[in-house]
Amino acid sequence: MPNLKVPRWFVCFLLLLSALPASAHVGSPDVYAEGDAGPYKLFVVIRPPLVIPGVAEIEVRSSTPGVDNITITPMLLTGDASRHPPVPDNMTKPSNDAQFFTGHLWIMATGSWQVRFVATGSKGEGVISIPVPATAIGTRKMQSGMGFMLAVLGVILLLGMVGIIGAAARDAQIPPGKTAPPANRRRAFVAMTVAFVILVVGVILGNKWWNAEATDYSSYIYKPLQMNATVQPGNILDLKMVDPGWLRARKLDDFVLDHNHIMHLYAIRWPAMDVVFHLHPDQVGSGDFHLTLPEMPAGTYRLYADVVHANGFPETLVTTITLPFTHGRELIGDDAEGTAPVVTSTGRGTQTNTSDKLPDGYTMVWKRPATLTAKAPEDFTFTLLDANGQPAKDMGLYMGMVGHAAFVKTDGTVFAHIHPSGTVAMAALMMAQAQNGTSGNSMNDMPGMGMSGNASQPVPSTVSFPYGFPTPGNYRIFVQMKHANTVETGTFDAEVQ
Ligand SMILES: [Cu+2]
Repeated sequence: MPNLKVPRWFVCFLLLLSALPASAHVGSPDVYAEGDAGPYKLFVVIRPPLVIPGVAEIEVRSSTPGVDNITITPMLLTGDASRHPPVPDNMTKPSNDAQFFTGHLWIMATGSWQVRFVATGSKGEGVISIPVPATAIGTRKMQSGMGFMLAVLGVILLLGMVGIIGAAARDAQIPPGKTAPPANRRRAFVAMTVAFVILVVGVILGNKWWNAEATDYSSYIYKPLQMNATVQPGNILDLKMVDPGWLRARKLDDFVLDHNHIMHLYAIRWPAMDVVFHLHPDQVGSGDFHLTLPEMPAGTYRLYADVVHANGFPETLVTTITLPFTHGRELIGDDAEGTAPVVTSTGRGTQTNTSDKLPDGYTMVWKRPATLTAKAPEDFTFTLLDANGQPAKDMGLYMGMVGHAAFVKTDGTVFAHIHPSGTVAMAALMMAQAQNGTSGNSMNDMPGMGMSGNASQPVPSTVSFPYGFPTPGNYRIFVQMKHANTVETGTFDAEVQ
C-alpha cells in the first residue's frame, strides 16, 4: 500500500463501504498490544491516523533477542479483502537498539483493519496480527499563517493572470518597439475586465466546491453510538442504543461475545470515582440491553458499555444515570464491585500509592514507574498478595484472563478497558489470529489467554497491561484480579506528564 499513489478518499471509501466502522475505548485511539510472534515476544504500538486515508505510525519492541527483520501488512479484519493481503513492507531500525523497529502504513478507508507482523531472526519466523479500528476522528485545520500566505499568493496569481491577458490583447499583434493604438488599449481593458470577472467567479465556485467536499467528509467523521439509560420496575436497568446516523452499514444487532459476554458495563460513581461496578447486561432486543441491578449506593454513575461488532469493530457507549440507593440482588457470576477513596475536586487522586489494601486482607501492588508520560508505551504490572504478604497462591482466571484494567481520566474524557494482551478487543484479536495459518493456536501465545484450557498450569499472581496514556492529566486505574471466588478491585491514581 505505501507505494501506491493515494487515490481519492471517496473512491476508496465507496469501495469499502461494506466495512463496518467504529472506535475502541473513549479518547484513547492508539493501539498497544503485547503478544508472541512465534518465538519472539513483541510489544506493538500502532497510532492510527486522525484522518482517513492517512498514515498509521507503528513501533515494535522485541523483548526476545535475535529479531533481524519485521514486515508489516495492513488488511481488513474480515471479508474477502482479508484473504488477499498486499505486498508486505519492511520495518526499519531507527536507532542502535537492535530490537526496536518502526514503520508506517497507509490506512485507506474507514473500517476494521488489522496489521500482520512477520518477524524473522535467529529463532526462525513468527507471525502475529493486531486489529486496528480506523475511523476519521477529526479534520485537520489549516494553520492561519499558511492560510494567509496562500491567500496572498492566490491574489498575486489572479492579478498576474489578468495582467497577462491584458498584455496579450493589447500587444500581441503589434510589431516589437511600436506602441499599441488606442483601439488596442480599449480592447485590452475589456479583456482584463472580463478575465477578472471570470477568475473571481471561478474562485467563488472553487470555494463552494471545497466547502461541499469538506461537509461531505465531515459526515464520515466517527459518531459514536449513543445510549439512553433508564430504570424499569424490578430494578432493571434498560440500556437503549441510538444510532446518531453515520455509516449505513453500522448495525445494532450484530454484536459478538467478547470474553464471554455480549456487553461489558463499567459503572463508576461520578465525579468521586469512589465506587466501581463491572457488570454484564443481556441483549433483549436490537440495540436493547437489560441488567438486573445489584445493590448499589445512591449517586450519579457514568456508564461505559463495551461491545464488539461482527467485523471485529469495538465501540464504547457512554451515558450517565442517577440512582437512589438500590436494594438490588447479590453480585453473581462475573460481576465485580470495588470501592476507593474520593478523587479530589482538582481531579487529583488520593491513591498515589503503590499498594492497595483490599477488604479481605489481600493487597494489590503496582510496580509504579518513577514518572508517567503521555503516549509512552508502558507495561503496567500488578501483583496480588495474600493476607500474609505472600504472592497469592489461590489465583483464578477472571473471564478467561489473569486481569482486567480500566484506565479512566478524572475529567471523563478517557476510558480504556485493557487486558494483558493490550487495548485490542479480545474478540477482534481472536479473529485476526485465526487467519494467520500458523501451525499452533496463536491465542495460546497471548499472555493471560490460553490458560483456560490448561488446568495443570497455575494462574500467576502478577499481571501486566501494555498501555500508554493518551494525554497528560489525572487518571484512576481500576485493576481486577480473581482469587478463589473473590474478584478483587485495586485502585491506583496516576498523574501523567
Ligand atoms: Cu475485560
